[in-house]
Amino acid sequence: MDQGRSQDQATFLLRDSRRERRVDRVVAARPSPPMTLPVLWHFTFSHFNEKVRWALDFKGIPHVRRALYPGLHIPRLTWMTGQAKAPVLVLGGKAIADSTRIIAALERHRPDPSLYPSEASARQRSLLLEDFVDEDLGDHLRAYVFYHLLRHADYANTLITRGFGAPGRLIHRLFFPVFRLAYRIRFEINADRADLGRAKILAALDRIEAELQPSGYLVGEGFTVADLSAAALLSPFVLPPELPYAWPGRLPGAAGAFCESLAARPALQWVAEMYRRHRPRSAEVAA
Ligand SMILES: N[C@@H](CCC(=O)N[C@@H](CS)C(=O)NCC(=O)O)C(=O)O
Repeated sequence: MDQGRSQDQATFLLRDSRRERRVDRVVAARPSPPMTLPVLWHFTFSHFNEKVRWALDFKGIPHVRRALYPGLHIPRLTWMTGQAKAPVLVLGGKAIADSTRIIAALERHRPDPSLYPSEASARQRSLLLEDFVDEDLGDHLRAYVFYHLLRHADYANTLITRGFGAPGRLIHRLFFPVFRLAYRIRFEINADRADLGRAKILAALDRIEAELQPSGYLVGEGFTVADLSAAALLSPFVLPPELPYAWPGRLPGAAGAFCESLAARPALQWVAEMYRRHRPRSAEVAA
């Protein structure tokens, strides 16, 4: 299915089966945001989703947020974009998947303040660093963190169900063993991936420390998409107070001890500084 398919077209294609008519009714029963507002479909706890929230807030783009329920996100996002990963942003009637593509679209939609340097080689370098943290850090950090936090049911339940009503929280808590198995399978979470994740996190910290310029930024003299991406994807290791959805506290167990052992690393102190200087308040509009 085309990623750019509008919700109207998708709704039209779904019209024929009874089950799908029910889906239409559920969607129609929800209050819809004003047509012009972008809608972010997201997981509150996810660092890839934090990357896009930060870009929207940095640019001061009023938007609506819809928190996804784990599991139910698969049909919803697949219907919208042909793939099942969040974040997904509906902008100008088009559903866009992937944080990098979303930020590129936001740059076109609201060029000022820009996250892309105007000079070509600096822009290319910032996009390369964005790609590096997406590919070499994002999934690996998630595998490491989830490997440890899924062993702590209370922590995991509180984190994952933040923002849901009581029934959603209760279902996740009651069926946690089923959810845990699904996360382990879906995200390929196991001891080997956690070990690899730990090594990749250390390598990413080394690279960020090597890339940091005298200006205190990764590229040139100012804040770019490279800084935003690296800081957002490392945020679970810092838990800065500016995070819009607070985590239940220090990571549990061995992951928490690992974080503490890294607290003095310049790269993690830099993440806290990027949040302090550049993470504005949310531009979310109540739907
Ligand atoms: N490359 C994607 C990665 C997004 C991603 O991995 N999202 C995860 C949450 S951290 C997800 O939605 N996974 C759900 C699934 O695979 O079912 C991006 O930059 O947006």
